[in-house]
Amino acid sequence: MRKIALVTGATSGIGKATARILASNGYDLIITGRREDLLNELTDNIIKDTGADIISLCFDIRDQSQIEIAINSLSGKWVDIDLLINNAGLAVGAEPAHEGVIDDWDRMIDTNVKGLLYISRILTPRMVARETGHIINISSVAAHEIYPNGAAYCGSKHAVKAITKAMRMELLPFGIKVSSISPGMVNTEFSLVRFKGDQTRADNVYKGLTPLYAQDIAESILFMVTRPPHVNIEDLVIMPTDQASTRDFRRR
Ligand code: NDP
Ligand code: 8X3
Repeated sequence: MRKIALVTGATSGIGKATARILASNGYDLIITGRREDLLNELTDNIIKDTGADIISLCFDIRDQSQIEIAINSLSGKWVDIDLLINNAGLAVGAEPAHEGVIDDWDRMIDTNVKGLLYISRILTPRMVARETGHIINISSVAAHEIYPNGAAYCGSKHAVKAITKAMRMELLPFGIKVSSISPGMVNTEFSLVRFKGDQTRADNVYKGLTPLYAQDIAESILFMVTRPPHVNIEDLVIMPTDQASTRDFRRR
């Protein structure tokens, strides 16, 4: 029987690649994001390519009431989610904290931290009731390291690390796996969003090196979800070969 996965932030990058790989490997999917046109396009393409059953829910993960309406609209088999990929997230801006833009901080903390909590809060009780499930939080190397001009983003991903650990302890009695994956630089829309649409600045992030690609993270997620029931990968730190820390790169 096919399992059900819900992937947040599936309109782009890591979430989109993860949705595709899960659909090709036995999962029916609920995909989410704010850009409805992209959700519809991905739904059509995945159905065509894999034959998986897939539905999309369009909501802003920062808005708890939108989440409630969307999730409460689910019925039938879609109610029992086996795998939750908490992927929706972003970095915005790159200023030192003393020059930080309040709206940027709100967007990062509301999405990366509160959004992840909101969606987990509404979905985990049924996992608890069924005593089964797997939650994978897309964290970052920024949960393990700190770099200048990244106070709010690193803070938000350090929060994801703490939330992941707490959830693992809380859900232990119910046999629910809680994992995270902590990538270094992945070439997605991430830098374009961070630099507010400045394509040149975004391109410069990846200039002269080979970054990770969304597919690399999706394949790692597939590895995590295909371990046997007694194995839980707590956290997977995955870097480009050309990156040794958030501040050390090999550019040619
Ligand atoms: P992308 O910008 O390509 O994708 C981000 C996804 O998150 C989009 O699908 C976007 O959908 C969704 N999203 C953002 N804000 C919201 C919101 N308010 N409500 C609902 N969905 C939202 O970036 P990545 O794929 O790179 O990022 C995915 C995750 O990976 C993030 O958590 C990021 O922090 C993490 N990460 C990324 C790294 C990188 O270098 N790229 C490295 C380490 C971690 P939409 O705009 O349609 O709402
Ligand atoms: C994204 C990686 O180094 O830009 O989470 O923080 S980094």
